[in-house]
Amino acid sequence: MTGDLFAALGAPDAGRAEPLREGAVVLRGFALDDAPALLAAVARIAAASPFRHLETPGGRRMSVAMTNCGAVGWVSDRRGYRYQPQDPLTGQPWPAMPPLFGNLARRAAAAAGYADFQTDVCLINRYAPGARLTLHQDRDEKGYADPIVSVSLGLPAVFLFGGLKRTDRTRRIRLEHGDVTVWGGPARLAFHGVAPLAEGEHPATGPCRINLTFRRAL
Ligand code: MD3
Ligand code: FE
Repeated sequence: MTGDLFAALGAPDAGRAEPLREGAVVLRGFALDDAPALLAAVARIAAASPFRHLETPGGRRMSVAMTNCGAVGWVSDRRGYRYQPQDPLTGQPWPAMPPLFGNLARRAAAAAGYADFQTDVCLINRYAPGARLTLHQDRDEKGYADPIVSVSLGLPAVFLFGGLKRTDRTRRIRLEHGDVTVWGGPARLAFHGVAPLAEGEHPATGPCRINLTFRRAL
């Protein structure tokens, strides 16, 4: 929203852009205006490729429910983690990425200093109370030159981020409805996770949190 406007006015969007670490920034409320359209698109995507709890290679069921849109989607099963062009649940291609998604991801990346970000996959995570994501790196993409853009919708979450080693100390920040974070450069391979979601109700999503992550996988 404001990123392009402030850029057009020649002023930085400094009031709401908080640096997290080198290469990473949180843009508070950047997706607020788009939230209703984003959530409507998520409902359409989930009608075609439903949210599901994937199995880890180790045989555990993930507490976060996931789906995807775009040219490929991220999946996990006993054989490992990968991106693939078909939804294994339906045998069909993943739903197309809505133009709004690509536009928002490009505007957010630009506001964080990454020009011309092109995304080919959006991984959509749904958290019910108690769901969490343990500390991990995102390294199933072909390259790490492009940033990852994330959009938080619905219930707030405590997001954990560390350094390039699993044992580096972690910081925590609260991510709320409409917040966007961008992770590039030296932050691209930082360890990160999400603490168990607290109970609650959000006017936009009810009793859950939705997170969109825009990546370039291919
Ligand atoms: C930092 N999702 O889907 S988004 C994931 O809130 C994931 O659902 C979390 O981690 C969520 O893989 C966090 C913020 C995020 C996403 C990707 C990153 C932070 C990142 C990649 C590298 C470093
Ligand atoms: Fe991740």
